[in-house]
Amino acid sequence: MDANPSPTQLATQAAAALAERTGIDRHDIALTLGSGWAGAVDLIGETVAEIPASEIPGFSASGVHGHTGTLRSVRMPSGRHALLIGARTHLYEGRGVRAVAHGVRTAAAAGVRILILTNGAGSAKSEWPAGTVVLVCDHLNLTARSPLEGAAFVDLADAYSPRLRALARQVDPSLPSGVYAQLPGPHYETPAEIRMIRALGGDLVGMSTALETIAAREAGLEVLGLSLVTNPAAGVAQERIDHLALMAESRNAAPRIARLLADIVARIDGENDE
Ligand code: 8IG
Repeated sequence: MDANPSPTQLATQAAAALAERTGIDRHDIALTLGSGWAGAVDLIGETVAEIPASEIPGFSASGVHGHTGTLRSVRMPSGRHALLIGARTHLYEGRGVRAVAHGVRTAAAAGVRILILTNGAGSAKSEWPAGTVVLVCDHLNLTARSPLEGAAFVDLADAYSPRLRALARQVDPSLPSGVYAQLPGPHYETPAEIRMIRALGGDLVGMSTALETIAAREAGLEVLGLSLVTNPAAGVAQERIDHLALMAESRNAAPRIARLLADIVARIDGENDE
């Protein structure tokens, strides 16, 4: 095995290990479940294998409370398989952009064509209180980083698939859509930064999804982004942002958004029969 593999080689090794450990040669849909979204797993299908991510090449155990740190293979009612990436690496963990993109690249190497990225986010819009689910329609990458290396001039117009957004809206026509601004974190924003982001056209703020989407588009995946608003962004409401309050908010929303996400996955997977 190459001691210094490229990101693609490492993802290929990870996908081979995943196939061996799960017994599933090919996955069709992958999901990364962010804050509040984990409850969807058992509604999507039957778990056929759950592997600690630290046992798959290129992954390390997640350091963030509320993130599970496993890779799960779930058999959907169609018989096709979803890969649940419960091992998101954030840029603020300091492991670099390769680690951030590794889960996405592993999914692509495992055969996945459709990637559903979920997250918890702050809302820059007072009309979207905590508990609101928003379809991501575009992003502002405010990290000043790219997960891509070399001359990878990837087109990011319609990075968040209009087709998948339309399918999600068939499940819930009331879903609003918004622009996700990714910041490096781990601190939250200042009120002045939120005013800046709003002026730039951002509606949601978070620390994960834009870089993952860029890596996914390079790999040719179709992306659906779903944000759960867990807090008004800084300066949008009276209360201060508090990590424990955010976790409580996402727990409250959990059953409702789990059902929503599972229904969206079923709708998307159902397209493969038609
Ligand atoms: I949950 O208000 C969650 N993640 N940057 N700002 C940023 N990330 C977040 C926030 C927030 N809430």
